[in-house]
Amino acid sequence: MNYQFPEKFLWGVAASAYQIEGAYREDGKGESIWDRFTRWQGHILNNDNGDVACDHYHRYKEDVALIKSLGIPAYGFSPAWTRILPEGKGAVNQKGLDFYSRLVDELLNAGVQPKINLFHWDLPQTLQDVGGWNNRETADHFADYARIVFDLLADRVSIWSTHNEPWVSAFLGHALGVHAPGICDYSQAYQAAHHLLLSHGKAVQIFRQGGYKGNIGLVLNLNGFIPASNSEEDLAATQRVHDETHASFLDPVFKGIYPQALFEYIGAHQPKIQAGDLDLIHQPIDFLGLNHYNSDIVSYDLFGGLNKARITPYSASGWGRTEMNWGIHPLGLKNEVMYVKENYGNPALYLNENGCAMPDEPDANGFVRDWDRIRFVQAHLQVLHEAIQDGANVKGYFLWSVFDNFEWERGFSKRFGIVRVDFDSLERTPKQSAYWYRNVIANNGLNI
Ligand code: GCO
Repeated sequence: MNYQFPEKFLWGVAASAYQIEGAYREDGKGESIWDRFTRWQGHILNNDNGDVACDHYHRYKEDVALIKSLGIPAYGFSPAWTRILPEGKGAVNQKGLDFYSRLVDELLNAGVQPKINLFHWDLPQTLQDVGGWNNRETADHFADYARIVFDLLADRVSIWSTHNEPWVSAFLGHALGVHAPGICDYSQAYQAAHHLLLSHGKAVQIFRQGGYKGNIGLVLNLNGFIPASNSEEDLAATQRVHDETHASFLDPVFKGIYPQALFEYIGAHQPKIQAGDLDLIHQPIDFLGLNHYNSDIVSYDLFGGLNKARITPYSASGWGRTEMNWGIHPLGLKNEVMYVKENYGNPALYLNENGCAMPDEPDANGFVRDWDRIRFVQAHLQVLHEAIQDGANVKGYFLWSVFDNFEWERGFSKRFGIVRVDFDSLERTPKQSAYWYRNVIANNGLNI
């Protein structure tokens, strides 16, 4: 069967600053919360850190040439706030600006369309020192940073997003504490989420008022959640998890409200909201970026944290788990796309991240025959195609990730790339999946 994608469908790959750039103290870059967090013994598997990562800061020309050689039309990346504003606010670091300007020119000269996400979790440490996302002023500093990047690059970049996965910034960073800044406090998580959304609204406002050309949106991680049973307890626990991850972000952005039932449930953990905040958050956006990796089963568990929920990976029959120990459930992706279509007015969508970490055994030449990754991506593209047939307004697909890179608390142990990186020599070797993806792109679809 032929799965032909719409004309002008945008195919791409994605990465983020801290995960690939390295050069963590070079050319005036300031310290981010990830630079700090990775210094604390025991936070990161094997005590890995992003000091060097893929050394993309020095190898960006080679990397852009590689993306071009794989026939990939678009590349999504995030700038490091601390390269541009080492203290998070105030003095601008010209060398940081120059780097991103050179990177964008290099991409454009290679015929690769840049797509920029402004924040991928690496908050300047100086802002964290005064409360980070719990301090309302951080939203203003983010807006100033956004304006600087728009001024620098909006003449050449036309697809923008403000935040990548604010749920992760807020909850993994402030409730579960497994990500920087490593705080375990649900009140702070909800307050951080509100300020992240507020900063999104402020940045969109600046984009509109500045008359910059192009589109702007927000990227959310929408995983599937399946109740373990039809018992009232399991259904209610699933609803809470779903509301925390979905409605807490989708509702304010698309409807200007927070989910009432969840907010009643969390009671004293509710964030402080000022008059006018929700209007600012609820501004038209040009697209929603949707990241999707996996689905989970949810059951009621008295000891399951604030949501009283236990979460276990779900795999569809015939599928195992990825190296992240995540279940594989391709249909989950279609469910999420259709959920947004049905409940939020069928917005334009980019499938902004999808992919998997797999065991990836290289042969003697360093070549990885990652048929398992190919099978994963192929299945997800099949169901994405179905969603488009069913009327979802999907504009493009970005595979996570172009390179093996620093996978946050799991360090370099999990490989998501379609290009292998040898973290000793830093040599890049495209995997089988890179050539497979090149073919998908060349055909604008799959023939299975
Ligand atoms: C994400 C992240 C990536 C991760 C990827 C795999 O947005 O979740 O953007 O940074 O590396 O999701 O876990």
